[in-house]
Amino acid sequence: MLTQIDHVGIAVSDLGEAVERYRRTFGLEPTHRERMDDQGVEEVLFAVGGSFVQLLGALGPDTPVGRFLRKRGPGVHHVGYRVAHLADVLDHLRAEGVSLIDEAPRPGSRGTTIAFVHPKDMGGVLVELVEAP
Ligand code: MC0
Repeated sequence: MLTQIDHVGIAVSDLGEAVERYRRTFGLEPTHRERMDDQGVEEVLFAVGGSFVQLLGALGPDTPVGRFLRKRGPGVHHVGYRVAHLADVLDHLRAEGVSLIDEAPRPGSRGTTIAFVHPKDMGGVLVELVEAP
């Protein structure tokens, strides 16, 4: 069902500074940058093997990442798992009684299709399911 870790999303308070830190510390170069107004985030991706580290800056205080930063401070925000057939996985989770944030797949970055699963049923971890374009 889950084919690999797609990305680890990390909330940062200063995206430019965080990108420089990853660049200097790990010798990584950003592979993708995208602003997602509907999610209230700007992301920068670094490829690590077949997965990504996703740095997330908030576009404002009243956004998911903005609220997370205010309440918890910078840190791991969610884990993204790649799946082959997102709609089928959502049907399965529904049948298992797992609380979904997204009842249906929606557009993510890089042309992906995504859905979020509520952290309350996932041990306090926000989970994102990602189907490749
Ligand atoms: C909030 N909570 C979290 C959390 N954010 N728990 C674990 N991980 C997180 N990231 C907890 C709070 O501590 C609180 O728990 C409860 O959820 C409600 O928090 P809230 O302050 O009311 O926060 P809201 O209103 O932001 O709602 C939380 C929720 C929301 C997870 C439902 O953030 C959401 O819908 N997230 C999905 C969309 C998203 O995160 N987009 C940004 C990444 P207590 O116990 O105090 O009730 S977009 C992205 O990544 C795209 C670009 C992509 O990859 O393609």
